[in-house]
Amino acid sequence: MKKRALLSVSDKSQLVEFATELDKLGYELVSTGGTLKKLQSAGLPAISISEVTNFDEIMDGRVKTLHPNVHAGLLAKRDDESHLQQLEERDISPIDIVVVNLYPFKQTIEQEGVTEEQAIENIDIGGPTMLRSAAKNFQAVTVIVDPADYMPAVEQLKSGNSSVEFRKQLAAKVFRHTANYDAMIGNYFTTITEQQDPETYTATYEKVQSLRYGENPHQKAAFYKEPIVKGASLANAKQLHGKELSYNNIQDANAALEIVLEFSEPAAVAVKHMNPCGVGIGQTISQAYAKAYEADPVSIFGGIVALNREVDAETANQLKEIFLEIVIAPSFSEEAIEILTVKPNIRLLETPIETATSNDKKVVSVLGGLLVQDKDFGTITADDVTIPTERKPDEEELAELLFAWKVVKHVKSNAIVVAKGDQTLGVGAGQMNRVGAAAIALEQAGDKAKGAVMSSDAFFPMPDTVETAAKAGIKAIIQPGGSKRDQDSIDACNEHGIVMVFTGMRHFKH
Ligand code: 93A
Repeated sequence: MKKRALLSVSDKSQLVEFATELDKLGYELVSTGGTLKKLQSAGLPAISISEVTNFDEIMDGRVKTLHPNVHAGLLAKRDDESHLQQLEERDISPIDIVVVNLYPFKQTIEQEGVTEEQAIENIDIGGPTMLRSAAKNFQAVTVIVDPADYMPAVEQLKSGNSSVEFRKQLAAKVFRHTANYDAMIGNYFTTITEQQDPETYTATYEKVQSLRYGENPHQKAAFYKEPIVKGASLANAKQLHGKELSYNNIQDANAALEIVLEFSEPAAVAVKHMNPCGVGIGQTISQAYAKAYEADPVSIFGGIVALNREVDAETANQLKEIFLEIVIAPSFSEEAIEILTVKPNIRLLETPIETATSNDKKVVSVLGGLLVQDKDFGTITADDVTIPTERKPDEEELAELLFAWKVVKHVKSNAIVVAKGDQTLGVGAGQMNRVGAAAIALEQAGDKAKGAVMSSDAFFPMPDTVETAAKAGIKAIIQPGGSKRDQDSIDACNEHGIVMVFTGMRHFKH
């Protein structure tokens, strides 16, 4: 009896080449509608699945391979006399190779204006069912879901049959694939029914690339993305110049991107080790970058800069003055590219500067699990604040405070930012006590702290931070408020003529 290969694929690339090899190796080719046509028109002797099922494809193809003759042929244990006898009694031939790839659900839902009905029609039922039957029975069946495995399979089959090890690997690939496929469908319905919530989190990711190593050279690493990414994202970024991104590059560039997305006016953000070292806004992107640079000309060296406007020649000339790992922006003018690509090592990345809609969950790993939360999209305006101090801020001061508040949200806790006008002057990040973070930010700001403002990601448990700020000449402070001992901090502010603004919102970032 001839060995049997069942082929039913949506992605028909390399199909004819592969089927030709199978034919040469003596396999009988069995196939469904479109796949069959393609094989027959290439002159291959394929037969219709209907000859196996004795049943027509019905309901516009919704039912074509969902038949016991197919699944018995796939699932029969070849070393089980009773299984083989049952096949014989029913005149069912075993199937040895299954080549299936699924209806393009992902490509369908990615299309602009896709309807729910179109999405539903692209949920493959028969394909995953065959894949899973074949994969369960990998002891006997070679199952191929990825055209990249066609030629390796041919190589193996040439020696009579594929090895069981190879078949087991292919089976593992199938179960990962069908699990992802279903998760994607689950995500789609979750999104369109607006149930996206940490409590119903189902994730499916695709590998973007392997990375040379992780945070350190002895750690292996890879970059994964959500199946559909729209808006600002490293997974969406187009690299115009420079060598491959590293693990640390991706994290830092992402941090820079998340901060620059806070601003609608031209803004520039310089990041080192996930924290901003300089943030500036201005009338033009060149002005904004000059401010971000001057905020801390030392730390920016070797840093990552994100900008929310096209990089023009003027800005490119400023950027090229120092060593930067990455510049990420919505676009670069031709002149800017010419100017910057003189430097072989700088990486230039383009990404849309709009908040990614899908990517609104923050996921971190803990030993043995994951924590999932909404991203911190919390924002406030001048209308949301309360002012408990005697002195009230004028409009300009309030704008400065709100600028500093937007930045501190993105600094690792305990976080303090000192800013003046539309520029940061000092950033105190990741300290174990708040007054320590303030001391670092103020030291960085130096004399410029006189008349500057300060933001704090969380409330002051005692008045020591206000006292430290007062000594340095800080004129206004923005913080969530809500400490049992708020009054102590308010009193200290009043004593020094400092404005205190309460946001009522905390921005821990651990
Ligand atoms: O609609 S289905 O879920 N019902 C089935 O019985 C079935 N069998 C195979 N879709 C089914 N398929 C899928 O059809 C395969 O997974 C493959 O993606 C596609 C191939 O169809 P055609 O050969 O007509 O191009």
